[in-house]
Amino acid sequence: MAICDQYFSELKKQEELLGRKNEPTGEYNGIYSRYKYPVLTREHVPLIWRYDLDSKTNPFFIERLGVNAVFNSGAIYLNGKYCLAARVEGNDRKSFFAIAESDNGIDNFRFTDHPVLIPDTYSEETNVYDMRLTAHEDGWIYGIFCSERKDRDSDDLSAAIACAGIVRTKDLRTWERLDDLVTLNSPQQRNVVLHPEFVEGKYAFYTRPMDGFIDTGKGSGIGFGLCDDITHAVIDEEKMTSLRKYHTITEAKNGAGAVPIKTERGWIHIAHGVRNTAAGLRYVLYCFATSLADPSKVIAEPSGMLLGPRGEERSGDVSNVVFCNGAIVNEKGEVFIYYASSDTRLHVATSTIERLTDYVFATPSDPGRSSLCVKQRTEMIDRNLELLKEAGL
Ligand code: M1P
Repeated sequence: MAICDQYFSELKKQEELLGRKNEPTGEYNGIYSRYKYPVLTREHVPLIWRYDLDSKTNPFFIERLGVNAVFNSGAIYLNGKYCLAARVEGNDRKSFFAIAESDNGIDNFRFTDHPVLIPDTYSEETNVYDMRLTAHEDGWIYGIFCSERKDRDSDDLSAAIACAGIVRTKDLRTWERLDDLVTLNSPQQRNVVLHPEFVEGKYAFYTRPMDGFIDTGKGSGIGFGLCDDITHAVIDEEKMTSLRKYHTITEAKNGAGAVPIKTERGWIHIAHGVRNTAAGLRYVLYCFATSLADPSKVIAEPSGMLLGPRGEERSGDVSNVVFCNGAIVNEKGEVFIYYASSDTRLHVATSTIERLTDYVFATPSDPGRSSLCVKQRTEMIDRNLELLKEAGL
């Protein structure tokens, strides 16, 4: 048995990519730094996951099981490593999860030996994606993801049903599957996030009630619900937290993203907001904070977007999209926001707890109308002019 020669030259190219140092772009906004290179792309996927190496069965070294994209990733800081649970989409359009690890969170991410094997307990499940990793105070790491299946009650071939699947692990290697989340008042769910602490002694979820697979319909924003038993999770009542609003970045829909980050002033959420344009839906990231005493209650929501697609991020399989389902805070209070662009590749932006807290709590909220927005801006300009005058500038 011989290994195809081409394997070694492709491996060399891949090693150069995996070993490449990342660096900030230099673009400034005081909130976060963007980085020059994506942290994960389809090119990062191990060759042995894509190619049959045997020169007898694969004489042309053809990519037999190609990968189309690597994007929306859950994230967790575990044993000093920055770990991502990436959405890997095969050429066959089916997604699966794979763990990639790095020592510094900004480059040299490498996939661990095999894709994640989720127990196959729902035979109707066609696709899985967008895992959020929550280190819960009960000691488990939970992965909440979207589980998609065909809508058998519809004649439309693309009609699907989305719900939240739940797995748990201690080591990101072996996974136990629990029952899918049931939300008694919402027919479909996507973008469900498990809160890391018990609330009123119960497991708490951020939800996104939807009437259909794409349209949220009556769903007015990000919901919040409690359940007693995580192994058979049922939410009978969903309160609303961050709401969709007319003529804002969340007008068409929104959804929880990273697991909320605990700060002295409240839980910081990095979510996504979607609006409609002549060119289709545009997805951006935004922040809001909820109360430590009541994590369903929004106590701050800075105006507009935190991060939108820029430059090359704007184009891909689903263009004009940035999406985040994972962020990491390390022991130094540095924050690593993992966001994907255009459903194609994964990037990182770095900040700190201090900066993000200041951004969330001291940035004014959206006053809702152009005339009030320009007034808000003019007041800041006038204060600045006064300051510059005082400084003799
Ligand atoms: O294509 C953009 C995103 O669309 C979905 O998000 P939402 O449910 O808010 O519309 C998700 O399927 C996500 O994976 C995808 O990035």
